[in-house]
Amino acid sequence: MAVTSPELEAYGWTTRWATLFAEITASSPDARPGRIVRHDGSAVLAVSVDGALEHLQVPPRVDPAPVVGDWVAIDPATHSVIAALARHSLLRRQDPGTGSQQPLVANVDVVLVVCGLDRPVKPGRIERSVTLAWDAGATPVVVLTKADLVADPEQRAEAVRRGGPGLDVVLTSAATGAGMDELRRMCRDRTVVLLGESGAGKSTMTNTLAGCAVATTGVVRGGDAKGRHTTTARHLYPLPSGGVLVDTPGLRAVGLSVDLDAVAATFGDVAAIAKGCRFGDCRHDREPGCAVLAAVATGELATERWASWTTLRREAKVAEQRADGQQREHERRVARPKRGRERDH
Ligand SMILES: Nc1nc2c(ncn2[C@@H]2O[C@H](COP(=O)(O)OP(=O)(O)OP(=O)(O)O)[C@@H](O)[C@H]2O)c(=O)[nH]1
Ligand SMILES: [Mg+2]
Ligand SMILES: [Zn+2]
Repeated sequence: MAVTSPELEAYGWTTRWATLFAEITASSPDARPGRIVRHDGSAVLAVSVDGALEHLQVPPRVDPAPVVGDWVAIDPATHSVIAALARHSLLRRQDPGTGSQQPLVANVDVVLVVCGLDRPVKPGRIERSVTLAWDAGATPVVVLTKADLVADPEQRAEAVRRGGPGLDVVLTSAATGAGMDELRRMCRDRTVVLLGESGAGKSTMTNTLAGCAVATTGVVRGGDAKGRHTTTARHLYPLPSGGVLVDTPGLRAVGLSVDLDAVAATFGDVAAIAKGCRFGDCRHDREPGCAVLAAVATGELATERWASWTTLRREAKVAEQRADGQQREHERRVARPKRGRERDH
């Protein structure tokens, strides 16, 4: 029989997860479902079927290793993870140290790209974060915080909308409560992740939406409004108004290892112009009949937007080549022991 529990439903449990979980109970009848809310060193913190939080061990054989947002099957006897249920989306970025892909949060529906109006809004950063969201299989929404601190918040929001045609932009203030009902509506029945610089106001927003101080917040430096990296781990919280919110540490750099489709989704305006290029394989640098270059020349397409489109496409191509290389290497490794076994016979 499918598992139901109001405590798990508050964390996003649906029939989809009940069906996937039932496949595991066929071989592990004692297994219980849970959702990962935080990583704690080698253990993970998960909410289980009765709503209680418990620390779980993750045996190395569990592949993929669960991340925040994953639904898992738990062995109650050993307090360990048996397996993660198949994800429907995965937010990941490129690890700045190793260049490899780092999974951040699983089963994400919406990514809120959080920018504080107490500092200059950086279009390049927004474009990168929006591309990460599309790559994850989630919908991006830009949230401008601290509207109470500037004289012209509406104009600032309009400038962001103009800079990224098609972008959803919400103006908020934790101080006045502006925009919070819109965010509550957005979060209902969804898993929503906050992404943004340190000091942008992610944890403050989490506390406002949670209705109490669940996350620690920090002050920003006077002068350049830089944050202090107060939040150090991703943490998933259920909201009283419905849905769950994942607060995250401020990312210093938004490294991309996405595919070209995610870039095209972010730059829908440029992709539409590029359809008018004379050659289907136009590289948009000096080809005759290039509609993109023509749009830049007439001012229809802003030079900055064209430049970031070019940069992100280049990064996506490099990432695709690297992924292809890793896939080939993986296949070689998998193939090798098999040949060894054949020789044993
Ligand atoms: N005036 C005003 N201040 C805000 C608002 N939102 C956040 N702040 C302040 O901004 C500072 C940083 O907020 P945090 O919520 O800690 O920022 P964060 O994004 O979680 O930062 P990290 O955890 O370091 O990534 C705090 O001093 C907050 O009080 C707002 O809407 N208005
Ligand atoms: Mg924080
Ligand atoms: Zn072109």
